[in-house]
Amino acid sequence: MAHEVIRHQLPLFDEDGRAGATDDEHGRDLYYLPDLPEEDPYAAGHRTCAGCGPAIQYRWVLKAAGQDTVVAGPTGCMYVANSTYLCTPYTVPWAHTPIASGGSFTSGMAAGYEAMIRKGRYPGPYPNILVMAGDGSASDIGIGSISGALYRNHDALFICYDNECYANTGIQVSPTTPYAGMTTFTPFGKAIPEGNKLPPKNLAKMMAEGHPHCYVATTTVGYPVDLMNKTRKGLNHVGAAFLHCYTPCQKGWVYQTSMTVELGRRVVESGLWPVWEYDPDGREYHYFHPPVQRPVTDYLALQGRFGHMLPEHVATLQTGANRNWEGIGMEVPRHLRDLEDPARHQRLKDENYSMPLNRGVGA
Ligand SMILES: Cc1ncc(C[n+]2csc(CCOP(=O)(O)OP(=O)(O)O)c2C)c(N)n1
Ligand code: SF4
Ligand SMILES: [Mg+2]
Repeated sequence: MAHEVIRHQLPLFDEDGRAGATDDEHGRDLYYLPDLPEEDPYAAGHRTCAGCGPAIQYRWVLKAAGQDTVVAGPTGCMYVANSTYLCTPYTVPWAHTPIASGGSFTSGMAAGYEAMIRKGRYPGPYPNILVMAGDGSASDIGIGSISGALYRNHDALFICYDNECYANTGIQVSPTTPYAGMTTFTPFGKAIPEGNKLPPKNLAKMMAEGHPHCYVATTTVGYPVDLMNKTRKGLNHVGAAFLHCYTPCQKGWVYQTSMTVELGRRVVESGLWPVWEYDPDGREYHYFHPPVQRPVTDYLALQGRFGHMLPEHVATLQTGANRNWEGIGMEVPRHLRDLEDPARHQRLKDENYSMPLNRGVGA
């Protein structure tokens, strides 16, 4: 007789966090300052760079998932920096997979646990099963295996930590590198002054549109409560779930290490990273409307990878951001619409900003 598979139902965190205690502008801290769980399945002792966005994501995701969790990590910074010989920051089971196999490996874990529980060989409950793959893995080299796992609807959470480059091998361009983002494979110069000519692949929309039975969401390290709740929703969803998380790479993007979380908010407030959730039951998207709408220059100016941009490049990104605002059902304010005109811009390094460059969280 088959045994029943009992699944966890993780409670959600209070969306308002400790908002009442904050003193911020426009209420943007409403989405910050969570009451974090004390447990740390991703503990201190790893070797990522100071301010590493993916490491922050790993920590918050595993806090949300808790101790009854098994994790897979395809090749990338978060494999290499976290698995030095005889040293690991994980207090939960973790396995490395080849960069192309995050989806297939995690499918195997999910199917294996399910079969073992049904046969009475594992007492259960069904653990939280997740994989955290880089953008090079999830949007490029390993996209096939993740798409296959989503299609087959294995009960696991597939996360892309997106630092918008192949970081571990030397900051090369990936399909999610933004337009005009400089990488070692897209240097700017006379022939190609913008550096990267291509717009980023819309990975999360591909996953939602292509696998309509899956829970899919986007988030950033600027919104810890949102990130942890979407982690829990993805794990609670019976079947496959995909989470696409914006995670700045201090080394590759060239910014002050204290600004990682601030970047995670400015990218949303400048319209360059829509935050949403796709509900597979209603087959509808729910879009987050940030309390502030900023010019893209408030975001770009913090990062050395954009320092070469010319007026027409800035205008191109502002135009894309404005279309994103419309796409999520928000009005484009007049001053942002005007900024679609290259004549309104200077070289990025000469631009004026509406927000101080070094405003970090708590600054
Ligand atoms: C099939 C294959 N091709 C190339 C590599 C070399 N490689 C190792 S890590 C890495 C970068 C992965 O980038 P990403 O998935 O974005 O993770 P990040 O390093 O940015 O954290 C690459 C290309 C590999 N390990 N396997
Ligand atoms: S190179 Fe980037 S992603 Fe890799 S450890 Fe450093 S900050 Fe993190
Ligand atoms: Mg990457």
